[in-house]
Amino acid sequence: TAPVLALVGATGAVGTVMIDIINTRSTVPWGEIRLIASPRSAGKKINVRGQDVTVIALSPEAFDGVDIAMFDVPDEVSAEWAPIAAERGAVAIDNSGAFRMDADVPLVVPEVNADQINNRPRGIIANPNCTTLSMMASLGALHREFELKELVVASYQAASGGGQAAIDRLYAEISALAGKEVGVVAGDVRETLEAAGLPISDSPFPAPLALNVVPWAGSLKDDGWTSEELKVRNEARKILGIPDLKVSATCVRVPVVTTHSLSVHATFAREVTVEAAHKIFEAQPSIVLVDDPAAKRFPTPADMVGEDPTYVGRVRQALDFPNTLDFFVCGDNLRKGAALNTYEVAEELAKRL
Ligand code: 11C
Repeated sequence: TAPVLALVGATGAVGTVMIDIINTRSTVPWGEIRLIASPRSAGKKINVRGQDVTVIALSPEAFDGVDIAMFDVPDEVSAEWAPIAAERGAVAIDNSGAFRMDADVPLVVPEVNADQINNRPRGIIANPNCTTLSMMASLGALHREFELKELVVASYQAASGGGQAAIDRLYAEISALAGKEVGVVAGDVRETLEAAGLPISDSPFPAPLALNVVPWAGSLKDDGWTSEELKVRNEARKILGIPDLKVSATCVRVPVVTTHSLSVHATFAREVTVEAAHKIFEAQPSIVLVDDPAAKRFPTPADMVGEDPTYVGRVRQALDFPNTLDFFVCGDNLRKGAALNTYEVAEELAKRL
C-alpha cells in the first residue's frame, strides 16, 4: 500500500511552501497526506492536490499509521515530538537544528549523500540549515571529482531565514525609509527608523537591515563565532563526510526577502579548472549555471527566488591559491534550503520503505 505522509507544522512559513511543492509535483507516491499543526491551527482546511484536508492537532495518536513525518517546526518542538513520531512507527525527517549533529542521525542532501538515508537507528533523519544547503549541491559535485580540502565562505542571507517577523520588519524598514535621502551620515538610517516607531530594540536584527548589511545571523557562541557560522562548518563536514575539512564562514544578513547567497572559496586536492567545474555544474540536475561574465550574466537572489535549483555563477580559478575555485551561489532558503530538501528526502525514503 502507498505510504502515509504527515506534515508537522503545516501552517507555518516552510509548511506552506511544502504544501505548494506537494501540490505542484506531477505525481506523488503517497496514500494519505496528513496535516498536523499546533492546536491553534487545528480544524483549518488546506487544499492538498485538489482535496480539502483538515489540519489536526499535534498529539501522539496523530502519528498512528504514518510512514514518514516531515517536521517544519522550532527546535524545541522537534526535539520533543520527532522521537514520539518515531516511537509510533514513522520515520521523522526533521528540518530543525535539534538533531543535525547527533552521530546516530543522518544529515541528508539527496544529491550528495542519499546513501545515508538507510542509516537511521533512531528513526530520525535531519535536514540541514538553509545556508549550508544552498552550497551543498555545487560543493558535493566538485568534491566527488577533485576532493575538497578547505572552504572559506561568506553568506548573504535573506530576511526570511529569520521567519515571518523578520520579513515583516524588512518591509516596514523599507517603507519607513522610502523616498528619504538617508544612508549618507553615520547613524541616520537607525535614527530615521526610530523616529518612524521602528527602534532596533524591536527588531529581529541587531542593526538596520534596509540600506545596510548586518554581519550577524543566529546567536553568539564561543570566541565571537555565531551559531549560524558554526552550523555551516559542522554541517558541511558531516554532509560531505570530511570530518577534518577546514572551514571558515562569515554569515551576513542582507536586505533580500528570500534566497540566500554565498561567495565560496574552495580548495581541492587536485587541479581544478573553470571549464571542468562548468561541466560538472551543467551535469548536475539540481544546479543551473549562469556564468557569462562578458554579458554580465550571473545569478542574483531576486532573479531566482521561488525556484527549485541552486544557481551558480562567477566561477573563477583563484589567482593566488593553487587548486582553488571562487564562485557565487544562490539558493531559495525556503525551497531547497528547507521544504524542498526535506520533501526530496521523503521521496527517496518512500522508494526504500
Ligand atoms: C537563517 N539559516 O537564515 C537561518 C534559518 O538552523 O534551520 C534556519 C535556522 C536553522 O537565519
